[in-house]
Amino acid sequence: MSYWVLSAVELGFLPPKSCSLDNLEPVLKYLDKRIPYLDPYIKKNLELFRLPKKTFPDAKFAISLALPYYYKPLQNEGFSLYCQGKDYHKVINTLLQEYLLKLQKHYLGYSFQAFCDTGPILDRAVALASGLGYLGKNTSIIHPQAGSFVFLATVVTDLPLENGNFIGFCAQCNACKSACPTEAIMDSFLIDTNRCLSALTQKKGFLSFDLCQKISGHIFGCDICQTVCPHNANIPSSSIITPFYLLRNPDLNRLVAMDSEYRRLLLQSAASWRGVNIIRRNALISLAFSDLPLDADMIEKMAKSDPSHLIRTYAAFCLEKRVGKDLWNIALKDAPAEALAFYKSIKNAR
Ligand code: B12
Ligand code: SF4
Ligand code: SF4
Repeated sequence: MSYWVLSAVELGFLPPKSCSLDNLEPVLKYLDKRIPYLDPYIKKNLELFRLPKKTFPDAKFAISLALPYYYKPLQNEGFSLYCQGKDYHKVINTLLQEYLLKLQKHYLGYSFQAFCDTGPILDRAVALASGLGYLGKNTSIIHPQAGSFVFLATVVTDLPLENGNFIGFCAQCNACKSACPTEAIMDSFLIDTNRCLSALTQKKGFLSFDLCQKISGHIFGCDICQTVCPHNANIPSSSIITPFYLLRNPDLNRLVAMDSEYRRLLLQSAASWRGVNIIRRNALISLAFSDLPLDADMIEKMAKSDPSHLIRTYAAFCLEKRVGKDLWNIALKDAPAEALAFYKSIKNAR
């Protein structure tokens, strides 16, 4: 086994694969067909992502790494599995730093740069071009043994490596397409990110009544299209990101209140990068549409006096929907136009 494979496996990654940057360009051509559905951050930096050889002029190869995070039994109503434990960016970046040190020591004179999620390179494109996994209809990379519950990372280097190849598509059973609650999975291995619940739960600001109905039950992220995928049946459990019990079984009233224990756990997870008020908003929406026990006194106080307009608005919504109490006049005092638009969207929905 080559040293770059062995040292990755020793750190807990699945055996990595590699490809030349030339191999990556045909895969990246698919970006052009996806422009209307791209995440705004990707769209803004399209040129950077599309031309890896321009971004990395001295590099020749990319290594694709996968870290399995499936945890049995799977419980992912509320928080999706990836954000129930420690933030994967922190976990992977620590491992990547160790990996880079090993590579630099072993392959003297070569350079290595590592990325996970936030670099100028698409981790899924590298995984596909190097043959690390299949392409799923839900756009996930599916590792033949570990399924799609794997985080991906990429190392770019001038070290000559093997040139892997695309290994093909998933079983194409369409279970993900049928299960997706917002019909976000389209044909030709493409998702409409504007509809995807994972994106909607992470969206800042005021969500319309219609969107609230859709995200209800999801606090952060969505795993539905992975949960139903046959490639994920019987995959091994991993302890890389051991979930926190409280995030596996979230108590929505405590989340809305954001008590110190929840705040402490969330600040360690990948769910708080948009700020804790997004999580409180989503918990209020889920409470509004559920018949779970409700701490109405606490929600009333929030609707009247929470410092955030966002929280006051969704607390008033929750209270009216669950117990019929109308606090809109107080909650919407000096509120921004978006809060009033949300209020109108509720009234129009009646
Ligand atoms: C923006 C983003 C999102 C957005 C948009 C995702 C999307 N599907 O477009 C939102 C917020 C919706 C999202 C959600 C999720 N994400 Co996300 N996300 C990203 C991010 C930062 C960029 C991805 C992106 O926009 N790429 C642009 C699209 C067009 O390209 P791509 O899907 O990467 O596809 C390339 C290849 O698939 C290929 N290709 C595309 N179509 C075709 C067709 C054919 C025929 C062929 C041959 C090739 C091909 O070319 C593309 C490039 O051109 C990546 C990290 C990164 N930097 O890469 C993580 C990443 C993709 N996300 C990840 C995860 C875990 C998730 C969630 C599961 C989290 C959750 N539980 O909620 C969901 C899954 C939703 C879904 N069904 O995809 C993982 C995926 C792991 C995996 N096994 O695939 C990544 C890689 C993060 C990581 N470092 O691990 N995500
Ligand atoms: S993550 Fe959820 S909403 Fe997004 S495509 Fe998959 S099932 Fe649909
Ligand atoms: S559920 Fe079926 S169609 Fe969807 S990714 Fe898995 S195998 Fe492919």
